Amino acid sequence: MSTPLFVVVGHVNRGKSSIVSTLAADDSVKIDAMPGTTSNCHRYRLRIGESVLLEFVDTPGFERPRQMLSWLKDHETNTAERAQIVTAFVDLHQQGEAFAEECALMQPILEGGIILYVVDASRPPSVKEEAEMEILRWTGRARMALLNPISSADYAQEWRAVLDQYFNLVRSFDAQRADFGQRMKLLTALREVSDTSRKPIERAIAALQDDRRANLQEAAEVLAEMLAEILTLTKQKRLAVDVDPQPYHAALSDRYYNRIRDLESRAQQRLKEIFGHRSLQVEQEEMVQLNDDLFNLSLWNHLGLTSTQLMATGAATGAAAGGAIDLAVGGLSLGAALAAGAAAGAAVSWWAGRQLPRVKVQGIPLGGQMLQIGPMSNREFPWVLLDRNLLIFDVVSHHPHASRGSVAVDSRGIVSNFPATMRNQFERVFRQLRSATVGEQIERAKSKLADDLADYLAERDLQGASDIP
Ligand SMILES: Nc1nc2c(ncn2[C@@H]2O[C@H](COP(=O)(O)OP(=O)(O)OP(=O)(O)O)[C@@H](O)[C@H]2O)c(=O)[nH]1
Ligand SMILES: [Mg+2]
Repeated sequence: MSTPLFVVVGHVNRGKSSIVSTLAADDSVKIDAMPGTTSNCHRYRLRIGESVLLEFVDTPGFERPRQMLSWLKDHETNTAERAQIVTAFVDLHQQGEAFAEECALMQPILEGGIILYVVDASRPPSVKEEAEMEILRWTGRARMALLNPISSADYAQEWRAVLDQYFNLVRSFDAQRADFGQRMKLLTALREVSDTSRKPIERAIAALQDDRRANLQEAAEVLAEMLAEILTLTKQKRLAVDVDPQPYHAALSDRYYNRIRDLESRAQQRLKEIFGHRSLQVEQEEMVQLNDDLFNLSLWNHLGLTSTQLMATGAATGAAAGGAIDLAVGGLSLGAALAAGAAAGAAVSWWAGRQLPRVKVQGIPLGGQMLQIGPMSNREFPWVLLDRNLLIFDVVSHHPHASRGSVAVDSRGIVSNFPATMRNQFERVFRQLRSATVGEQIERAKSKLADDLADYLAERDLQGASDIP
């Protein structure tokens, strides 16, 4: 079966490269507000592993469409031979300069490429574009038009009336916003455009869906691994019996907290890599201080469970005693207590000190003393950690490759919207991890966590796809 080839054509600066980038899931495609960014035709391949599923040719578009059309018309003999006339045009002009752009983009179309004609739905149709569409109709090849809204003005209605005359199919597609589900919808529509490509496009859709499932599973494993490793982390230092341990506290504590920060940022990097966004910057949004330090407690005000939820979850899973004491500060979460200001200050510093692990010193049997910090005893912490990383997951798993630079998260926390049964389910695993003493217990809790997360991520992904208009 041959690989379907899509040739993306359209006027300058209409979002052609954006469409190639998003559909081929490739952020190496050059995109810019400057007209004429793409100066040569270039081929991009959508691969999974070794197999190439789809190919896209990004083009600079037509340079002189009206002149080309008038040449075609001058040489027309009868309507049935229009495609041959186009071929004759390319044969005649491909060595010359006058129609270099036209020949370059016609070549892959004449080789059997499916035409994707991109228009900007926020500008009205122009005469030049009518010439382009007419030329594409002359080729007689399978062709679809995509309405890509670059700004807010809306000429979609006008465009549809025109495009319906020239194309087999017309669809809206916002390359800068499309998530995985929308890409799949577009590919599903593209099956209809050509009989010969139907089967390979279906094969590509199935392979992409398998790949998506595998990626979601891997993301769940990354999150579970990170949570398990962080929640069970301890740092120790052995000292002789006569050494004052106090000067060693800060360094040990720093090692512990820095290791947690490091484990979180590695997990985030892996999430980005799984979804092909190695260098995507995820920015903080006003409400969710996404990039705040994990132990900056104002972050905790926005993420994690509410104190009421935390207490209820504690009660339901048998951690009530500790939970009730933890939550003694006026029913506020730690972050909310901080935000309440100076009056709470004294209580809060006590609270904060009690909440996060600190270095403890113990005597050891053969003499000497052992400084230890961890494991993480704070019940609110895993929820904050999970929440922030689910937000990152949401961004990177849906982010289209055409959208560059940084991306802002515009959502509040996620875990406080979990149903109670799910909160209890996760809380139980967190508790198992907190109290695990041998590797086998940790492994068991971790794999339960990965399973629960995999179910959750798969369900969340489906919801994302069904939101698509
Ligand atoms: N808001 C919005 N902007 C878009 C969309 N598609 C493209 N743009 C912007 O429009 C500009 C041109 O996008 P490109 O994808 O480079 O367009 P092109 O047709 O390949 O441009 P040339 O190669 O210069 O012909 C860039 O600034 C994009 O960010 C879209 O769907 N929505
Ligand atoms: Mg371009």
